[in-house]
Amino acid sequence: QEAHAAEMERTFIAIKPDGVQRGLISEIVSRFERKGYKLVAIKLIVPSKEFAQKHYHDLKERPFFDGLCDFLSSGPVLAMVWEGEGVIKYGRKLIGATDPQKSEPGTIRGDLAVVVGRNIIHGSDGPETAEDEIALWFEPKELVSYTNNAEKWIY
Ligand code: RTP
Repeated sequence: QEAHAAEMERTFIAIKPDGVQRGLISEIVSRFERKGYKLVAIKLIVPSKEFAQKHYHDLKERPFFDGLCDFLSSGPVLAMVWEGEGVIKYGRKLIGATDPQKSEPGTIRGDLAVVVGRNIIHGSDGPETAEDEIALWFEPKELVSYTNNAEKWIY
């Protein structure tokens, strides 16, 4: 296979405060890992409310915006960048529908969450958002480029 490392797709994934508090970090990380995606950045941070407002700026007209930003800044968030072919779209598939009442069993939200306001995880919804969100949450030097020996068995 050709060297795709340079242009491999990346997405921003965050385990929200409810997922962290419920002890779901390893469960969620393992689903991305076992699929064959590569972890290229990870950190645990408590975002400020202003930071949460930046992250969710697209939703600022929505009635739930304020509560959502309070929630995201209410405790530690596990921020990650995952890399792999089709990871943006397929990551959303692993996560499941926004409303856990509508997410399929087998998805993260379908298996592990019950209501939309506590849906435990965030994933970028497209290439531009992925780029913006990675830039918002991480400095370039925090993104780690490395060869994973399993890759030749995945691609
Ligand atoms: P996310 O950005 O967190 O991955 O979620 P999403 O794309 O699946 O959904 P989006 O429409 O962007 O909404 C962002 C987050 O806002 C909360 N939400 N609450 N009716 C409500 O109370 C409501 N609707 C959405 C959820 O936490 C959702 O993930």
